[in-house]
Amino acid sequence: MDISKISINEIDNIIKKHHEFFKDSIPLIASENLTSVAVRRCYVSDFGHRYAEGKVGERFYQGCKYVDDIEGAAIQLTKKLFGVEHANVQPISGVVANIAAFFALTKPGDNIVSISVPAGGHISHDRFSAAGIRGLKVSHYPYDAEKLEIDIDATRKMVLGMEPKPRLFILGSSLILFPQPVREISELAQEIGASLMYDASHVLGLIAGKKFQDPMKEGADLLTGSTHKTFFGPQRAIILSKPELAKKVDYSVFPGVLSNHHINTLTGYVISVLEMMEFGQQYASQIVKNAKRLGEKMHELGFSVLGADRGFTESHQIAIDVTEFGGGDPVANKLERINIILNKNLLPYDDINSSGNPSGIRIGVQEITRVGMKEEDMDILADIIWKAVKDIKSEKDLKEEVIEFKKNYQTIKYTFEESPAYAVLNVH
Ligand code: DSN
Repeated sequence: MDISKISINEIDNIIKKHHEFFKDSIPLIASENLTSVAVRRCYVSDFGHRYAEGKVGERFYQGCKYVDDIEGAAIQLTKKLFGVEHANVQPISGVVANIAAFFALTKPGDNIVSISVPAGGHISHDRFSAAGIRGLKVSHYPYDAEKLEIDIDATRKMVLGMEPKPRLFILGSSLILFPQPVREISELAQEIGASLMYDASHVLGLIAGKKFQDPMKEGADLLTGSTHKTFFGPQRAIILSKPELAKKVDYSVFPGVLSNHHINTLTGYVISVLEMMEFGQQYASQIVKNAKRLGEKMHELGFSVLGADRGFTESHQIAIDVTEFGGGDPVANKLERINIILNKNLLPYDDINSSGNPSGIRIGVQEITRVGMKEEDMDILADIIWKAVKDIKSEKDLKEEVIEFKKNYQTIKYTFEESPAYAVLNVH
């Protein structure tokens, strides 16, 4: 863009164009979601101008009496929703929550075990990013790419042969189709005096809606999770932990990795927790039904959908090997041209160096579920994607089909007062 033209009007114009783009698109990025207007309204409150270092009732700044009401409610409601004894609601993102967890559970130089990025692990669990910055030495679980699961026997063998023994195991992934072996890894961790953390960023809304494994009930010591993927809150994160870790966790968050923590989005988070308490089970159940149906339909059409022998998915995601269509990069670009927004994705058998054009694409159905799509819509969607990648119809016609199809899905559901999904919020 020509930045000599930039002005307040031009920025307003770009915002409007972006909203129009998403209004006319089918967003399938597995890490995104929509917030209700009730949540969005909080972003523009005066809370967004304030500082609130410290804890509820123990602040380093004056002026926090109402902030304390919000943060107190956020903590209590989070503990209730997830049935845990300790919750820290301050992290401003999933990576910040993970770094805080590393501060709480490890020392620089410790060995840890995580899922590799091609097998689905998040970049922050690896040596080249957050875990590496903490000085952790990262080994990966042996992974069975055909069964799409961690090889427990081989993991046990690897870990018992390691010296010094790992201090931390990480589970939870960015590509996550099925529950993971929390109980088994928790037992192994206990045996060697290590901790287990589960990064639930992708599946937090499914856990809240009781449609996915509950890692804290299955033996994890600590759970991190961003609040804006299947959980339909603002972009921030939470940490849940066993009560004995409470002090360490809180200290690792503040002053460990945070100063202020954005009270306007925390306020929106409180509203999203109330929405999740009321509508979460219905919403999570529809997400899993939609994802399964999309996987089935795409498989029937001829796509190579991962996990076919296991029902394709138990989460909000499906993964498809699109090597025969040139790989994830050209397919994702082609689909963007017809207003279907998704991402290329490494698959478990890919080399990490092929991230520019990996074998796969990843699809998440949480956002289209939030605007009301059901199983029959998954059939229509699969059909459009098939016609696009097989060049059965022109991109121009398919884009028009997408825009027409999306017209019926412009309202945010699973909230107290249904609200427009893509309108620019008028704050005047
Ligand atoms: N990398 C993001 C994703 O899963 O899309 C999460 O940070």
